[in-house]
Amino acid sequence: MAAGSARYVRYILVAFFILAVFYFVSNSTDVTTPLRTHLPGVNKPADGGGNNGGGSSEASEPKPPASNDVKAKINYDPAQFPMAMTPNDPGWNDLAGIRDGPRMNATFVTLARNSDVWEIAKSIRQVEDRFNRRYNYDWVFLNDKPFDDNFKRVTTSLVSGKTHYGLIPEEHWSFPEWIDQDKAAKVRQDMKEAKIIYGDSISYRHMCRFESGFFFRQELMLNYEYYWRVEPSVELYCDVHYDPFRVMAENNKKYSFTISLYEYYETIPTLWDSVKKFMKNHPEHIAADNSMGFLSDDGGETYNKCHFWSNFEIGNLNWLRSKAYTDFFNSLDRDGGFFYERWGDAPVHSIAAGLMLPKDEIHFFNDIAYYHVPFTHCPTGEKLRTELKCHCDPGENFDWAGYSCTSKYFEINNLEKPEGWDTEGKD
Ligand SMILES: Nc1nc2c(ncn2[C@@H]2O[C@H](COP(=O)(O)OP(=O)(O)OP(=O)(O)O)[C@@H](O)[C@H]2O)c(=O)[nH]1
Ligand SMILES: [Mg+2]
Repeated sequence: MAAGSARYVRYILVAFFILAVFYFVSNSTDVTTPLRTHLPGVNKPADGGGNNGGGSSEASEPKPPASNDVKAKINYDPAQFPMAMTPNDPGWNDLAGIRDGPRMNATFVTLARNSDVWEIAKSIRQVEDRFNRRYNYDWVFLNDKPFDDNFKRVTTSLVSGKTHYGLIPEEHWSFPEWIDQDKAAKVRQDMKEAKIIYGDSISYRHMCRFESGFFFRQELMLNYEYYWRVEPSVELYCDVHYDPFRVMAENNKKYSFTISLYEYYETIPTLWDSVKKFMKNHPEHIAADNSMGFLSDDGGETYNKCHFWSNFEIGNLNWLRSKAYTDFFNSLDRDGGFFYERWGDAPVHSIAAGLMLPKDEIHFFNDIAYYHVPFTHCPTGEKLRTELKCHCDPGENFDWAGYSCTSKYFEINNLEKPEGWDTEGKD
């Protein structure tokens, strides 16, 4: 009898142990399968493909992870699924059909108005033709107004992955209560008179603040670990032979760009003062091997206005949701420059990446040829462009022009500029 009950106790303990292991495994983050788990305090989004009504009932703030937790966990052996990174690698020209191999927990993301439908249709078509038709990643669309049926129909018909449509909660697209409305209105009037582009626009400011601090916390975005931002009217000029999300995950990259340039000073006169205040208050968030040399030419005293152009970005959402980034955004937001000036999300993201990420976590995607009015990134090197079947004019390449900061990026990372950088497009 005693031996019998001891056996039962053992059975119960073994069962408990198996259940505990199962629970642990099923709750761990896995970059190869969509998370479909949810942070505390956030409602589960509608799932499934096609036209999700995508209402968004955000947003008790989820607890941000510490930034040193933000390391991609790869649970496959990359060597078992080799990616053709150069034309010499097997499978380079295998551009038909759906690629086998792992997928990252990633999505395209677009902020758009209903009226942007035909311009975003053009962008989607190029992204699909050049890349996603072989990978079928999802696409999240976000809007401060409900998407109409036409927008959903057109975009869903073009995207090879699942589409999701989210309505931005008002608190992510409005003035915070600490903003002095009279002061903000006066700034808009002054900027209008000074003819500063979008200087008198309220919606542009909401857009910049939203892209700086909220897109990655939208309910639909909580399902994913990596994003690729796509705007209306952009172009992709070359085939993308490999999976950029895998490049990000396997190399522990957090942020990436194709074009960099100097910011329009009148839109950010006090941004660097706010950044310096943040650095003083939060030295714990500043990376030891950071890219200060990209942002400042005098060791951090002043901002040289260099930034990565954020209308193209592939990045890690958990980094943006980290305590470091959240503290950074909250500190800037409190200072009010999104409304008292016209801070753009590009310098905000770039300064965050430049100061809080180690240099080697930022990546330049030379292979991804890109255009957003008025600048082009067309890869240097005729051989490379032919291999990537590019249709851009190398004479339009902005990388090495005086107003680009990409040379500076190469310098601080000790990268050698590609052959032809000083001659191509010059004749
Ligand atoms: N839903 C919504 N999206 C917006 C609004 N304003 C801008 N956007 C989107 O936000 C992104 C950036 O806006 P853009 O107007 O392209 O800003 P920009 O790239 O600085 O300027 P452009 O040179 O005009 O392209 C785009 O994806 C727009 O579709 C808005 O009021 N509502
Ligand atoms: Mg744009």
